Amino acid sequence: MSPIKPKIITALLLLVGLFFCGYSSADPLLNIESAYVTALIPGQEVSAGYISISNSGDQDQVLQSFNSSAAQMVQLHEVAISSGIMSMDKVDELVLPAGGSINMQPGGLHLMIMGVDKEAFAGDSVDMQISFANGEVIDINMPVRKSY
Ligand SMILES: [Cu+2]
Repeated sequence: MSPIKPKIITALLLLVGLFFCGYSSADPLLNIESAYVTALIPGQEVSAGYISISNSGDQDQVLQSFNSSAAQMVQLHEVAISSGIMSMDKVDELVLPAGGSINMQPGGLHLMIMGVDKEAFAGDSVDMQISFANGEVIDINMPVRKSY
């Protein structure tokens, strides 16, 4: 890998990747509409990830856990503000309602990715496994996006 990587090529690869894989899942009723993780801020070992997922089935699905080979631990967090102080609460289970969707975003629901593999996060994407309460597991690739 060349240390000088033109940004436009990275952008093109990302686009191609998005078009091709479309985050295929084994379950046609669950659709990953977008997903990315933020690149590491130098010196940090924690990153955040965001997934938008919809459920076109007629049954609620419960998201239970997240795993990545590029991190020691992934937790689902919700940002809460009380008395002007921002905090993050761990969410153990999240219902993805039938016919509904979940949209993670900065300042709201997000994946907290801890004990990050810096080399993996310096690349183009990291893997993520989403486990549901019904035993279903979806594997996706989350592009690494620079936020600074
Ligand atoms: Cu968090």
